[in-house]
Amino acid sequence: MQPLVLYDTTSKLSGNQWSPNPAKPRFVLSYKGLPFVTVWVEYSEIATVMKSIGAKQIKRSDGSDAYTVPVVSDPNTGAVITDSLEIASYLERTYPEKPIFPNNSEALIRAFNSEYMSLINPAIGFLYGRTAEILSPDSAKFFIEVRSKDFNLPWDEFTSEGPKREAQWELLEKAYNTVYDWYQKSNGKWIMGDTFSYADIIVTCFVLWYKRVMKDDEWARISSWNGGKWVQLLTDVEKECNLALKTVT
Ligand SMILES: N[C@@H](CCC(=O)N[C@@H](CS)C(=O)NCC(=O)O)C(=O)O
Repeated sequence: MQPLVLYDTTSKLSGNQWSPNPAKPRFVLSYKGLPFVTVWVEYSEIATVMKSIGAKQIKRSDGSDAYTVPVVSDPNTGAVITDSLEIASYLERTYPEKPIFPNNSEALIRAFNSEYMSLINPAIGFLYGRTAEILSPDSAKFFIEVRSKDFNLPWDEFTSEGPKREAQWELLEKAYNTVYDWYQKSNGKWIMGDTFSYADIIVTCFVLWYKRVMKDDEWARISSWNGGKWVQLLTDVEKECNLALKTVT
């Protein structure tokens, strides 16, 4: 079998990775034990590189088209797939061993994904601010333009400290209290009890993003929430997928 190719976006951090959406297929590929290599692309180069490999575009919130990562290209089938959820779906259909949508749960996990994103989306503006700090100058410039346009907000809304920042922290904590309540209804460590699934990967990849871009005191704050649930989940998912950060190449 030839290795699949995962297109991810790079940073100044050691180990490169930071971005939550490309982290999802990395966890899936590793969980399923599929061979893969990562191509690290500067944020400012995503459109050029994705266009050159014939990737599809997705719609931005304003309806315009955009080239994004993750993209997975599979030389075994010729498929080139854009969008983390579509990649998960493709990998499950094509390589069904070690299911990530167990018990026919893809439809429910798609609904879970929407609900999780609508909980955290209003709370993560300052994480975009932190992200710009770990990108190269060209990528940071592009990232700032794209995100300001996407949210129709001036960039200082993403970076200013003070009461607005605290309000976002409160929203974020509230969001994770809700997700914690969901986990409390499960009788195992995963959202589906003892059965690991893509839903746990979705939750974890955002936690991983926070860990990668936040200042130490900010990460300590998240680590203290819900009895340390989010650090534990990250550790558990990395172990389940044989993918601790140190192994990322
Ligand atoms: N729904 C998409 C979102 C992908 C996405 O927004 N990717 C960002 C990096 S995390 C990107 O490539 N942005 C490029 C741009 O906005 O120009 C997915 O889950 O794959």
